[in-house]
Amino acid sequence: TAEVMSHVTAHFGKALEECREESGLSPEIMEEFKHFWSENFEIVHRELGCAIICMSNKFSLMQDDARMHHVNMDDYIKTFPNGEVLSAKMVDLIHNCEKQYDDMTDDCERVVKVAACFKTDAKKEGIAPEVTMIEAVMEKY
Ligand code: BOM
Repeated sequence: TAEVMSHVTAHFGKALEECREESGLSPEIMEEFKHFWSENFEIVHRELGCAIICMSNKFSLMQDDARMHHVNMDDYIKTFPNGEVLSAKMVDLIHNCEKQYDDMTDDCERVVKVAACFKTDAKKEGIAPEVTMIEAVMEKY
């Protein structure tokens, strides 16, 4: 659900500042990770892909090939309130997006494509949070 996704995003987003330097993601491109879900934020910058790889590695959510680690992602989502209602769906959506861009060899470029695909599909499925929902739970993490 969107409520669960707001918790996952609030927690995951905390790793952004640790990843700014190595990813080259400037605050001009993305000020805070919650804007990932903003209607007017376009998921197009290679640096965002690099940042997502770096952030995922903080929580062991990616394999060495910069693809999602299915078991760890499932476990991670399940650590949040009602996470068990979102985990399988989210892993499925992300994997479906990964398959569509599997031929891209630049990891950062590919991950930003996968992330944009995931945002679109999460909206279609009605599990995309509003930025205000993320703000409401950010203080918990
Ligand atoms: O092959 C790349 C696998 C990683 C893709 C991750 C897509 C989602 C990243 C951005 C969305 C964040 C929202 C919540 C936290 C997800 C861990």
